[in-house]
Formats: sequence, structure tokens, C-alpha cells
Amino acid sequence: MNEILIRGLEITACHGVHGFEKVAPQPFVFDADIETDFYEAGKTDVLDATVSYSDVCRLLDNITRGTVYNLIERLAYECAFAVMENFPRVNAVKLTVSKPSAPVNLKFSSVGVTVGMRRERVWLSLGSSMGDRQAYLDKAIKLLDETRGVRVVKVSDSIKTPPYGGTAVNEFLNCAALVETFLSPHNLLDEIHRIEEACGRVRKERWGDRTLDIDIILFGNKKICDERLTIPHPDCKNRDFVKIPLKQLGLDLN
Ligand code: A4P
Ligand code: MG
Repeated sequence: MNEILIRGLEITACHGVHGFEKVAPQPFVFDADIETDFYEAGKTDVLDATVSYSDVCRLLDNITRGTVYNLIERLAYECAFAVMENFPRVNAVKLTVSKPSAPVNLKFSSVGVTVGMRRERVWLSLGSSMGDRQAYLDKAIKLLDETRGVRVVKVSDSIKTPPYGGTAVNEFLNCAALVETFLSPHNLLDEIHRIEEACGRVRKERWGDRTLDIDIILFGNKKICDERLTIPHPDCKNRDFVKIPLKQLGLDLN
């Protein structure tokens, strides 16, 4: 594992919930652990084969001095997203933003937040059985791609499939998508629910007819089983409407 480390980058800027913090600059201190493979740079001594820490520092400086935010949480997210978006070689980033002069009327050395992001490949299954089904699938793909931290890499053809599970009665239109994301699995699920709602999804009965359903089939190599998420999707291997579109994209679930 290779990491580029930035420690104690101090940027003077205006962020905070108090009015006076929005006009009186104070220091913000950045620490970053940037995971990237620099084996090639280690061999060749060429800067282009790695991530320039000075380019990252400049990016953090531009963002931090460019906009006034209430929260260091927001500042940290903006910075972490920007590092992932601007440096495709970065596999993961852990970014800490500290605010040593925060207006807390007590003795302390610093307060801060940490944001972690990792680039992952995620396989999704999409289905619609109500209304203009292809239009809902197209809108879902567009909204996914417009979501910060999500990029649609490829989308399969749509196939007509009989309703599965005994509750839905309409024929479905199903497709699959490969996306790249920096979001966590649970945050991606939140965005998926937002997109389902934007496409008119009303949650009535499990397995019933719906304008749009998006299921996460695989999320990198992660295995998750909690009250909100099961990944890999537990029933995916029994469903041709999942397997056939994914196979077209190069993923064989058998
Ligand atoms: N959830 C857990 N794991 C996941 C995951 N990997 N991806 C949770 C997405 N969600 C996951 O889902 C219920 C809850 O499952 C979510 O809130 C999430 O926390 P839902 O979408 O609200 O409800 P649902 O879709 O009715 O239930 P479920 O169990 O997800 O059903 P499926 O498996 O999605 O099946 N027939 C055809 N031909 N084509 C279809 O696309 N789809 C279904 C729905 C039934 N029959 C079908 C099709
Ligand atoms: Mg579902």
C-alpha cells in the first residue's frame, strides 16, 4: 500500500456559523492521507507517474479560500470530493480539517472533522413496471450520473421480464449499470432512495409494481449485512432479470 501524506497545511479563510467568522479570517489546518499506487514513480522518478502533493495543496487552498461555509463538515466534504474528482490516480483519501481558533470559550488545542472516501465500482440493477418504464430507467441513470460522487460508467440494454416474486402483476423493464462512486454504501442507498422518489416511487408492498426500483448488487468487494443493506444482493443469483443485463456489461454472477 502506498500513501502520500500531507500534514499541517495551514490555510487562512472565513468559515463558521457565527457572522463574525464569515468576515474575520482564521486558520484551518489540513491533514491528508492519499492512497495511490506510486510504484511506477518509485521506479522511474517521474512526477507524472504519481499525484503531486503541491497540486493537492493548491486545490485545497483554492476551495478553502473560494467559498464561505458554515461548517467544517461541509468544507471537508468539498475538499475530499475535489481530490477524488481531480486526481483519478487517487484510490482513497482521508482528510482531516481542524479549526484551532474555533470560538469555543474554553481551553482546547483544536477541533476538527475527518472525511474518508474510496473509489469503488458498484453494480446496480434497475427495474420499472409502471408508466413509461424506459423513461423512468433513463431518468434514473441521468439522476445517478448527476449525483455528486457517482459517475455512470456503462448501462446495459433494457429487457422485458415477467414479474418475479408473486406480488407484482405488470411486466417489468430491467437494465443494469456499472457506476464508480466515492460514496459509502449507506450514503449511496440514501441517494438511490432520493432518485426512486424523484421518479414517483411510492412504497406500498414489498415486491409490488413500481415506477422505479434500484438495487445494489455488488459494491466493490464489500460484504454488508445490517438492517438497511445486504450486499451482495442475497437473491441476485436466482434472478435472470438481474443476471442477463449484468452479463451484457461483463459481470457473470454464476
Ligand atoms: N436493502 C437491503 N439490501 C439492499 C440492496 N442490496 N440494494 C433494503 C437496495 N436496497 C437494499 O427495498 C426495501 C429495503 O431493502 C430498502 O429500504 C433497503 O434498505 P425497497 O426497494 O424499498 O422495496 P422492494 O424493492 O419492494 O423490496 P426488495 O426486497 O428490495 O425487493 P426486490 O428484491 O428489489 O424485488 N420482477 C422483475 N421481473 N423485475 C424486477 O425488477 N423487482 C422486484 C423487487 C420484484 N419482482 C421483479 C422485480
Ligand atoms: Mg428493491
